[in-house]
Amino acid sequence: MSDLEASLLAHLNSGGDVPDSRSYASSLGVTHKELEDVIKSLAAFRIVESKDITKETWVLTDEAKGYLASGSPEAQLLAAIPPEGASKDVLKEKLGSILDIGMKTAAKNKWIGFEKGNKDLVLRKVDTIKDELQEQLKRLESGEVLSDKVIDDLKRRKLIMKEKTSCYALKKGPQFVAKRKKLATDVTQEHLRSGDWKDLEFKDYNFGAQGQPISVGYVQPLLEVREEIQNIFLQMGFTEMPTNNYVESSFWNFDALYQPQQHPARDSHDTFFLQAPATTKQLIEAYLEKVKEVHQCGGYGSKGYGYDWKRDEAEKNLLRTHTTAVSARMLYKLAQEKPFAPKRYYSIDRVFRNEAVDRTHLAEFHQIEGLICDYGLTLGDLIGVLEDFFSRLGMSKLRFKPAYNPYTEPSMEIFSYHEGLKKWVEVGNSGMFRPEMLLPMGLPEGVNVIAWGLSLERPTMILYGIDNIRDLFGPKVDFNLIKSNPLCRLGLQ
Ligand code: FB9
Repeated sequence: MSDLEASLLAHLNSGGDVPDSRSYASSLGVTHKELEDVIKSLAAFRIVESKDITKETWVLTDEAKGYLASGSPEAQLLAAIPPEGASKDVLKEKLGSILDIGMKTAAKNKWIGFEKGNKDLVLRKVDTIKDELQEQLKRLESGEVLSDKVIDDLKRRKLIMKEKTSCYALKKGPQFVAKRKKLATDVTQEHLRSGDWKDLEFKDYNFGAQGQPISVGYVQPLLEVREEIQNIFLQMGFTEMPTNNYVESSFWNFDALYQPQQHPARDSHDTFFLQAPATTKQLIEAYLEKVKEVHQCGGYGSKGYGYDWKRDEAEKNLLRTHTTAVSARMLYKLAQEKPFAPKRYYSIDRVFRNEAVDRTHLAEFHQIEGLICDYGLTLGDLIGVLEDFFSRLGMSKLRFKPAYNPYTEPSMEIFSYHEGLKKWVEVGNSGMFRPEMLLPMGLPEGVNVIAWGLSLERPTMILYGIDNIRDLFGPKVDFNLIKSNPLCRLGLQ
């Protein structure tokens, strides 16, 4: 039992009480923190009862602490004036910024004066003075209550400020004892050998005690949200597309999607082209001819783009700019399977765009894509499946804005009203794949494909409250944020 505990218990045992633990601590010459630890432990065993008190007390400003230490400005001024007086410059030299206030108060107190005709020479008019101010600051510092007039004066001179201090009022608790028996927490060999185990008192087990925080690994937020979104797709009957090829040919990334070869996205400002292997030799001849055909002169009711389509442009290898390239591969494969069977596919994987890095954009992000391929699908079906998908993400209020993609017509940007952010957020893009894309693949007439896409980073940033995408990756990921951020169950805005 610490001496501090002993003296507190003795004080209470002798009928004393502790109305204010702060002044009790300073009366014992210990810090309030030390006393607080003892109070907490005694209160835990209800040996003492402590009531939290928040008091507003006047505390000295730093300026006042200076005066407490070395005297009030007026007192310091007087101390600096030799019997023969001193010039203001000399005094300024000695007292610096407090000269003026010192002069003003000293003059007011008639402690100083000036020689006739020489306003610069400051003369003492008294030998000794009582430094009222320093006295008042001392008394205040020792916790004494000063008169309102003095308090107002100190307040006016900005020497004191109100400070909320919390302390405790203590009195005997229901389990009060004058001397606390050290409760044993274990039976040790020593106890057994010494036999004093017989009259040992054991500490109750605190079954409510928190276990040691176990440092475990955490799922990267992106992968956490990826899993959530994957579950939504699986629940909606979608199958994952194989996306294990970051390197793609321009053919599947652009041409197969009916994206013309002179489209701005196809130049290196937007796309990472490969130096080695710079080109692919694995394109499917028959299909390639059909794609060339539809680009050059259309067909299937389309007039095409009417430009001279170049094979070597389509053979250029790149880092895929969207997982829609994978959708094209899967739809082509599906078209080869006779008879046609409707399909629901999704993909969630990295795509690469040569974009300026900023708070929400990196040169790569994870694209989420969903598509449904079936006879007679309409824009209404697309809107319906988007309502269903985003409602499972907790986004019920959607709005659609007409948009343009080279590979879908009609196309729509998707907006959702975000209750937390109190604004409409763009949550994705969507559309119906063009016949110029689908029919050259060999998909039957009447089969339509509705599709949509969004990023994984944006929802993860919003759900984890991360405002800079760079904090999502690499060494700057703040583990505390992940630890402390309960898995934000999608759907629970
Ligand atoms: O993710 C996006 N926004 C978003 C998504 C979810 C979300 O959830 C919150 C919890 C509430 C919040 C925001 N966007 C798409 C919208 C914008 O962020 C946009 O500025 C940035 N977009 C990326 C592309 O940037 C160049 C996000 C990315 C994107 C855009 C379009 C597609 C995929 C990803 C697509 C597509 C598509 C269209 C038709 C057919 C097939 C695929």
